[in-house]
Amino acid sequence: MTEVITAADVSAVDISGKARDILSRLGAGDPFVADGELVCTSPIDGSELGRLRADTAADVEAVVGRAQAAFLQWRTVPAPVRGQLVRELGELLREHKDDLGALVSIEAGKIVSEGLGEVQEMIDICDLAVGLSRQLHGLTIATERPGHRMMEQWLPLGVVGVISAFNFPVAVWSWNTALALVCGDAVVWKPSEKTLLTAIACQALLRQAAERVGAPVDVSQVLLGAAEVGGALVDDPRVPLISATGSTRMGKQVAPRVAARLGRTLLELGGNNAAIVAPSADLDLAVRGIVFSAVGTAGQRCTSLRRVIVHESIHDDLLARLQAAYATLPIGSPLEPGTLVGPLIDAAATTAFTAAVARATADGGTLVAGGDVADGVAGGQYVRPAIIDMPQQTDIVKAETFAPLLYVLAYRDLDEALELHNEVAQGLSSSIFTLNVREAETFMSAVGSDCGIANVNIGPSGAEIGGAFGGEKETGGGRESGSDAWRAYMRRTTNTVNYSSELPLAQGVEFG
Ligand code: UN1
Repeated sequence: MTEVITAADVSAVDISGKARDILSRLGAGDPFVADGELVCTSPIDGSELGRLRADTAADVEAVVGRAQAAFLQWRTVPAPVRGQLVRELGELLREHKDDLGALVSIEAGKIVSEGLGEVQEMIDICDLAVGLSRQLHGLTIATERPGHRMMEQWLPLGVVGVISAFNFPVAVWSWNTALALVCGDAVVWKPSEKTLLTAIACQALLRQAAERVGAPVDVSQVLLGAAEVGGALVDDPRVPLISATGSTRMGKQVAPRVAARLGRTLLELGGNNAAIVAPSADLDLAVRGIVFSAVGTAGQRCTSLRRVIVHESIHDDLLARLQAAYATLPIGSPLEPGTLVGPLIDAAATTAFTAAVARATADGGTLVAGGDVADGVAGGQYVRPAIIDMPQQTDIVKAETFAPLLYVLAYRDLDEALELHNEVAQGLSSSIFTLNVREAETFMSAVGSDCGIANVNIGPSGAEIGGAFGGEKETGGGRESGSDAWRAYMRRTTNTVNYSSELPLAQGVEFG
């Protein structure tokens, strides 16, 4: 059995020592260097976990070169055989789930259950990718020419650059990597500077998987460093696809740089996800769904619920129930069993949270729960999740604040609710709580939610990996994870084969 920190002992626990033990059990050895430029910290108590050496732009050159060389070899391996590498990664993740989940908790501040859930999400995408490795199929298409056959094939693309955020430090890498690997690509990963240890751990596991199945270990690489390292990756013409997850601000920097070299991007950026609560809603269920989506991961999911749009007839009732639920939320160390709200990632997140609360109340909002700094573990950033009842949807409501901050807006009819719903720049996830089939279907229809994800009677967060994940508008338009998202990691060729002895031309053209 691996040792799991359940941390009744959290105040006494040597978090740094635990992280080191976990890294060693995951096969990452001791990656720390005393004079490293990169400082790894835990949001639980702000303590330093160790220092790492930063890669430079010159390292990017070499790393992409190694990945490119590995790709040239990997693309010749049959896809179902490539699937065995991902199957092995999934096995290692199962074996080390507790340890990797605990490391996610230590480095990203997630509660134990959510750290484990994130690793489960990795296992799930590995399973999906292994199946896909036998299903990367194209079409056979009817041709207008006799004695001809037309088909399309999906072929490996090249080196995929993955840029990921702190809040899902390992799952988002795995969504991209599991698919990219079965598609025959190599991956170069630039993780968030806030979650480097989990990246090192994933890389160590993948290396072990590659060694076990005899795959080229260089198909997966990690770059540690600041924005200039990511920038060098983004600008590298040997990287045909950049898959970037993070803020809309980051995406607006990345997209034009990749476009300038006519590369492809897969963007999964900010959300400002809402739940419409209709008069017929099952309010008990709605309250549970709302609280999980608004408060889970301390409001630091791109899918977190940030706006409730509730019918005026049940506004007061819902607000009272939410207030009651928020009053009992256990806030504290994410390692402590029973905690539901862990820390924010850093001091800047607390500043953004309190500034947004101040702005919203200045705009006429009424603070009905939380909104201030909470007791937690000394050195960490703990806040009390806020609910603000808003008279209208002002600019601060339309902005994504990455913290547990929920705005409540009242509506009179569904048209107004949908207008409020779609009035924001982001378009990731959405939901409606209703028992009325007309409302539910309208919400999911062309005139309903404009988001990439539209749910009924569940909140906007917590998607399974089987569906395509991503959103529209300023969320960036990309789709990751399930369904046919794999196609983004491949190139399509259309093949026309003439098996006749004639040379008929398309469109009836006569030539000589
Ligand atoms: C993210 O916040 O970047 O749907 C991803 C969810 C998770 C993934 C969130 N499965 O909430």
